[in-house]
Amino acid sequence: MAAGITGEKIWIDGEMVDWADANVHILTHTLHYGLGVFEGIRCYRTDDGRSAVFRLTEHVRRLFESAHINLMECPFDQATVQEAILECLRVNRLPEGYIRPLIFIGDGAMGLNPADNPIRAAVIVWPWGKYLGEDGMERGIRAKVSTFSRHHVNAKMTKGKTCGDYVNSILAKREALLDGYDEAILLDTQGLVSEASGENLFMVRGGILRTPPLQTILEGITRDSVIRLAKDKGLEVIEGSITRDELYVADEVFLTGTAAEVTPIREIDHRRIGEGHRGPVAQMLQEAFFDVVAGRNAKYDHWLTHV
Ligand code: PPE
Repeated sequence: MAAGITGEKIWIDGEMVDWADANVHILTHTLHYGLGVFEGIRCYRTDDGRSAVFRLTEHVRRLFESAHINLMECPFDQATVQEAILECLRVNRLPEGYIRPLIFIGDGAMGLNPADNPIRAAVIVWPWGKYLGEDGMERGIRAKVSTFSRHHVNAKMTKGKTCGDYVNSILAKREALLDGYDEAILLDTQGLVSEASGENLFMVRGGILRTPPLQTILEGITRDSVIRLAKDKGLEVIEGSITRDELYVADEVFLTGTAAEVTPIREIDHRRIGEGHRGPVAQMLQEAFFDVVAGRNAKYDHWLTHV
């Protein structure tokens, strides 16, 4: 077990079990071949002293869409998984943290056809601070364009958050860290900017917010939230192709994701981005995002499910 990640209970196949007993057999199909799907969701303390899950319905819907794309039929419905998530937060007494639902294929047959192996489901919750560091949120992080390409759209089903697809992300992330950077930016097989290892990407130039189109990226829920918040602030948002050198000359570049929230980038491939620190648009959108999750923006109250 990774150091630091522990709790009391885990929901698995419809039951709440002790943390230490949430184990699987070594023949678990997903463990061998990577066909499983997952989500990453955050729960935040709200200003009224309660706590709320951010965009729960949308995350659970995407989990089931990921399963559908991969021909996996989850034996539980979306309402049950949503309730399991809320129950995990309650029994683990976690007012703020990260939520990891996982649908995977259990043991039985081996080989690429999972045949009648059971489709299993689990929900785990744990405390998780700033994904790319407190410091990164304020100063911005350093990123490198990866030597690894994002999978071709006909290799990676980008609308699915599929376990095995993350090998590509892990290779890119570890390369970036070993080379002394904080994060990797992946280009698609045409050489256009797609996304970071576990985040979507935005750039600002001439006051316009730009982000790659959905084809080769995960349809991020934070990305969608930030686009809406930017439009509310009167910013023009363009979803369209971005080249590597457009990033170098951007006024700002930042990443969005459930784990990373809104994280500015201050340097890419040894080129300073903008002023070399968090820019005004990133800061404004960070503030807008943290207002929403804390329940300070009534317009988006419907994005919060109180625990
Ligand atoms: N792209 C990828 C490849 C990705 O994994 C994520 C989430 C996003 C974009 C942003 O999507 P959204 O969370 O809906 O805004 N990455 C998850 C995994 C992080 C991890 O290290 O594990 C996350 O942020 O929860």
